[in-house]
Amino acid sequence: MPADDIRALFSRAMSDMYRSEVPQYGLLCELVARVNAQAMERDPALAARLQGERQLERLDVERHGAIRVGTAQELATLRRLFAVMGMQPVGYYDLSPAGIPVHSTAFRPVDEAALARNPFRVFTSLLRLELLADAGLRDEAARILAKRRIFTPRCLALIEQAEQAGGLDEAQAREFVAQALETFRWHSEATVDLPTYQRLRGAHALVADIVCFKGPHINHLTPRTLDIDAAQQAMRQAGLAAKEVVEGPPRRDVPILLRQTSFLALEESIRFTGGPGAGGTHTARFGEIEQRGCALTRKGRALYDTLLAEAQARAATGSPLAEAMAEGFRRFPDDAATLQREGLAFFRYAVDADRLRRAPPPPGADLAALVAGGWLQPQPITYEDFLPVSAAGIFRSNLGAEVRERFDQQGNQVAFESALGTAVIDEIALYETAQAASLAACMRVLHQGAA
Ligand code: OOG
Ligand code: NI
Repeated sequence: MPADDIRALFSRAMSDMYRSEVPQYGLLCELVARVNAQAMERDPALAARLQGERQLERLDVERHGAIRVGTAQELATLRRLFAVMGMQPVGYYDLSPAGIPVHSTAFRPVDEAALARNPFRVFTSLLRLELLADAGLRDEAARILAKRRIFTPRCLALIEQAEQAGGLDEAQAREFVAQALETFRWHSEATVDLPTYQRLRGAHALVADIVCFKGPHINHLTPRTLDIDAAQQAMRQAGLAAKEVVEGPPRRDVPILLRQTSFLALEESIRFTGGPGAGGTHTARFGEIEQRGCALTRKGRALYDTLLAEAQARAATGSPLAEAMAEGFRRFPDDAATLQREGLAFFRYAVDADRLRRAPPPPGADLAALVAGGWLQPQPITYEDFLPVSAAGIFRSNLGAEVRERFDQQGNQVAFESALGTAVIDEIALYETAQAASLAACMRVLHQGAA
């Protein structure tokens, strides 16, 4: 079975599991489908553009999820598990500046056809125990984690089988999906007693979530909306306690990168070890929606990061963040032509065959002339990744506002990659390659046309 098909099966199985575990997720998916249908009805050009970019057929099944693991070994095995489904680690996200003791990557398909088939992604975080101040607690957490096994033996055997044979047949693939699901399932029994949970929780809410359970429960699954402001409103009307601010860039005519919002975690009953009466609660799971815009070049991303940092600095001195963002982002051009001309966003180029038939471009015409003259049509490339500052906001909404500490260590991509067992793929390089490949293909067509 092609890896892309295994991923589609898995994404579907995760979605079914989460729907039955967290009813609000089902509600959220219905509401997003309704908002998307309305957005396309209102704006037929949007629907046509999405169709052209091969975004439309994937929209209904498009999901991302998130998990958190505790050890290097768990992360390394996850890499192998996701590889069976054609998902590679893309990007490095350092969450420590926001007081969250993890670093992360996103496992996702990378090539265009695979993304069009099913873009399922999993934002995957690794606990950084070294950031915790209390050495005793660090050791205790490490001891607890060392004892657990988050993959079923059969799952491990099927991963090995896939690695050796270069894939799985259909029966094996179905069994693999069922076995892999076990790793991400929710467990209402903790692996520790209540005092241990409380001690770890005292160090950091995230530490308790990662350390005290049998496995890395999927903590949300996110559908993609075409209008996040409308979806946010619909969430509130449906009684879902959406967080105050939408993370990411403010609303624009040409969406860029990623906007996200979530509703707070459910409070779930937990049975701790240590006999009857050892009951308690834990918040882990939540809901989220996202709206995706176009990918930014290194130059565009630098401008985004600068404007975001400036707005945050202003918000820290008392002005509302939403206002500071709206104000600051006036400096970010908001039409596709300028984004293209100034090299702020990535585009996939297509030759306009009618234009070419009427007249070939002048010899030696550069990209700007080819676009201005109508021979090349730029289509924005969708951003398929995540944003560290936004992710921190999503983490916080789930963990409770109490998390505000700073760590004195920086990100450590080298340590992350050594745990993972491979380098992460540079996400911007993927967009550069996609843009360059589309341009090269256009140039071949234009030269044939001219010859
Ligand atoms: C992950 C939070 C980040 C996103 O979409 O940016 C995230 C987590 O809470 O484990 O999911
Ligand atoms: Ni998310």
